[in-house]
Amino acid sequence: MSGEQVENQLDDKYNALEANDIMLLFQLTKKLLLTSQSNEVLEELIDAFLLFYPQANVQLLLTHEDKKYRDLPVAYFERNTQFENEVAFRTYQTGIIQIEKRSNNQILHIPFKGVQAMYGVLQLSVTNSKEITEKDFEILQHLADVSGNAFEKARLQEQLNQRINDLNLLNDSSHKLNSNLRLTDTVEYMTEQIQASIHSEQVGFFFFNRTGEIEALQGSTEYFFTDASSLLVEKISEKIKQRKEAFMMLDLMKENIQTPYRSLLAVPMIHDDELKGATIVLHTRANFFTFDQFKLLESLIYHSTLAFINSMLHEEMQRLAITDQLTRLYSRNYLDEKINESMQSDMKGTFILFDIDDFKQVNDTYGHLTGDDVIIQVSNLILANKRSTDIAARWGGEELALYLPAVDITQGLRAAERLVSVVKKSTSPSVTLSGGIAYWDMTDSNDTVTKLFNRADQALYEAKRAGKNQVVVQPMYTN
Ligand code: GH3
Ligand code: MG
Ligand code: MG
Repeated sequence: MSGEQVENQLDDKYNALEANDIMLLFQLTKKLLLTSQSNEVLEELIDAFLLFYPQANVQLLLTHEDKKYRDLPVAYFERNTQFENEVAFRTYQTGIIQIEKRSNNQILHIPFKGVQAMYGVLQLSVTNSKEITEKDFEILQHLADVSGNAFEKARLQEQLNQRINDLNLLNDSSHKLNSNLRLTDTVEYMTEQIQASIHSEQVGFFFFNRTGEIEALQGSTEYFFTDASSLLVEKISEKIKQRKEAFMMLDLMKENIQTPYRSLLAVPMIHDDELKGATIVLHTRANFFTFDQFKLLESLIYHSTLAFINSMLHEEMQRLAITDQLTRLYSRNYLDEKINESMQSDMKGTFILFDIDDFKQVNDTYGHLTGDDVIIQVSNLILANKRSTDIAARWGGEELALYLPAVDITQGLRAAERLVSVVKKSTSPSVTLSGGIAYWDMTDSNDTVTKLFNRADQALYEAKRAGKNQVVVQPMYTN
């Protein structure tokens, strides 16, 4: 093509434009196409329009909302009814520039589109006195076309980057979860990942216990351990059970659910067609989560469910190994271990060994089942009256033990006496307890768990001999 031909073609296309305009359009085009962020494209586009029409008012009416455009003169189709924006809608549907005459201004509606889709409508408000010429149409059309394409390119790039980030996240978490973490670590890790990737304020991981109730797992964020969350969690749990698939709620206020949070995502954990658990994610702003974030969360949970189930099973097995089946108290092994630990890290401790008095008679009179039930009653009384740091264990048969870490003999004795009196009052059929108490402190560095047990055993023997229904303290230096 010769130089002259090119000139003629340009003449044809831009016959109404002057050389100056063409130069300017050329520069703006270059700039727009080099811009890689979609919000910057919009910024450039608005500047470009204002360069040609400094008196005008520019607004963009977009189809998809994005936080990136918060600081720009951007509105969204969804927010405006079709009625209010009739001309804009016609522009959107036809793809042709429309002029809307109003009483004191006129609005030019210019389609904003790329190759793949229409993204919205550009609205340019100018005074009625401004005459819209052929030249104006050409400038507007050109700017809209170029920026539409630049916008599309930037959007695609942004979406691609987001996908890459999401896939990296899925990949990283799969690796991490396959490395056999403890359940709490798994929950903590996933909570962090979710907070970082979808910017949620609260993340809760739950499992459905044997009776079908929902329970929060350690490692979830704090809100889920407060009473304030229980009603919300209860309602969502019901919904999860009904639907058995992920869902999002845009505004909890409209659902009449009492909570400071308004946006919610919920994803069930399903394994072997059975609902095992769920994840609930919250944010205080309504309409906060995007559909893409919802889908990302769904994939994350889908890929991590098996790891969760394995961790939960593992934990359950460990719990069974350290728990006595009848009483739900700890097993003796576990108690041994904990007292050993306490003797390493605390300054002192008290150990109480209880034995139910005349238990053979209970069995003989009421039968073994009632006997079992009495052991359970006494265990529950010990659990209800102990501190959270104390460790209650089934020593064997109708013998139960309580270890009080970092507690001295004076306090320990008081605790033992209180239990003896509570058990007598609160069991049915009523039984009494005898207790042997032993303690240790830093003054004897040769003391051991076995010696401590022996002292308690001796004291228990003394308590029986002295007439039962009482506690006896064994002094430290007796073995
Ligand atoms: P003492 O006051 O001297 O402790 O008298 P006791 O009758 O309690 O005698 P002892 O401690 O020697 O016997 C405990 C009895 O408790 C023996 C056993 O049959 C019964 N027992 C042990 N474990 C269980 C249990 O799990 N369930 C029931 N029902 N009985 C048990
Ligand atoms: Mg006994
Ligand atoms: Mg007994």
